[in-house]
Amino acid sequence: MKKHYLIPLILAAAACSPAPPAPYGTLPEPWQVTWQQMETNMFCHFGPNTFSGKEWGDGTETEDLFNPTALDCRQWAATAKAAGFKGIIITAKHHDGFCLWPNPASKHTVAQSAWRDGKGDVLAELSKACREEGLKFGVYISPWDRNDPSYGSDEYNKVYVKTLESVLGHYGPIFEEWFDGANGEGPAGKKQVYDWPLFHRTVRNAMPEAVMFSDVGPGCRWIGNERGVAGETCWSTLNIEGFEPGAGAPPKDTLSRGNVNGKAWVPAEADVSIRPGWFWRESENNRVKSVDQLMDIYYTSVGRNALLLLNVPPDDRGRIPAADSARLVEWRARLDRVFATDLAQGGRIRASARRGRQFQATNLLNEQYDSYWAVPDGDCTPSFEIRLPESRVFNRVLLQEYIPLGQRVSSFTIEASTDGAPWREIASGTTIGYKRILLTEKTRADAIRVRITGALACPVLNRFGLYLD
Ligand code: FUL
Repeated sequence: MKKHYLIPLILAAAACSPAPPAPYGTLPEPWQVTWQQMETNMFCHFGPNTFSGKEWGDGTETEDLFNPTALDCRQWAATAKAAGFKGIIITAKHHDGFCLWPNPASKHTVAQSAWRDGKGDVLAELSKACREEGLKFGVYISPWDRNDPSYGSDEYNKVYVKTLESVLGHYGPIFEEWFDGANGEGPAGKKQVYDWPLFHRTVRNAMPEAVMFSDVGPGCRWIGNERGVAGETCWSTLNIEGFEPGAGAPPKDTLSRGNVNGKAWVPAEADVSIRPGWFWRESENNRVKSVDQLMDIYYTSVGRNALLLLNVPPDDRGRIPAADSARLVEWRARLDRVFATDLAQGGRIRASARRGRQFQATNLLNEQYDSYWAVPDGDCTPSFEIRLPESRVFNRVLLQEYIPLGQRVSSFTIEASTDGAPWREIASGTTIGYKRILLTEKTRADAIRVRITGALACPVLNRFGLYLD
């Protein structure tokens, strides 16, 4: 065939192949999608409190209190890696004001301590260890400072900016900056009025793709509790206009659920500690959460459209205690075991509506993030059915929305059937978001039906799976 005959054919084919659904509503930045794909990160609370047994130091601690006898950040990173975390966030400065790096804007840092003759730098060691293990590195830098003499005056906002800059420019890429909402009085007995726009600009300029955490983002938001539990309804969108981190934040319930059609994309992060406290203390060595508890936390955080930030505090030697690291590894082994076998694989899938070849429902069964199932515009209540080659037993159902096009689904049901029996509802939910894992009774079935019963725009899903825990 001559070339000029081909051209009209190609054009005709292009005209027939439908376009992807238009994005709906507020959308994530690409780096927020990358962030959410990390799913589980490790939090490390470490500082003077590790040596005093306190949760909140009051800022009067001597620098020499900080004295890890065998600091080994490579061991933290290796533990995190073995536990399947994708990044580590360290309390570079907690409320007591002590800086784990030689911060030129402060006189209350490792440089003033006797530890390694004032030459030590925990951030340098940890960021290097993270790079070597292929982990991302993030920092918690508490705005509340109970040591800095200028706290409570305009001057402190400048000190805090210098503090941010001395970290953000010097330890390689920072994937997340954690702005804690706690704000009490400083050493002068005054509270600080924070210049949030200035702080945000500072981070943005130094590290354009860093996700900024706080009660109201702008990058990601606190889930509203410290138990690792997201709302069963969990929108990644939130209305942040007029709110501030800390006392000026939206109600906790709103933080855990988000706002439908919220004006900003501020996905949820669930922070929780593997021990009762955030900092290590000897008395809690035998109170490390069990694998079952950690599994529950995984399901109520990652399984409900939140990122899990699990705190594993290093001890006074500067190492992750053996009990905690062993527990983490057992937990990851269990997660891997559960999610290694997708019982939906091999099933034949059929949808109630068709947008075109590129968007067919079989895309729900592959692992490629950018291949998804979509139906014609305006169809907000489609369904799909999957017929398994034989009846199989499962108790976890996984669904994922393709969030680069927005979060859309507001309600759905899951039904099962065996040997042609009528459909029986085994689970229902509201939001899906980046990831949703439904816990069902142990169910034996050879057919599953997912019915989207409400959506803000035609649903776009990229994954469906069945598992047995
Ligand atoms: C809170 C702090 O006050 C705690 O000490 C801890 O750092 C936790 C993660 O955030 O707001």
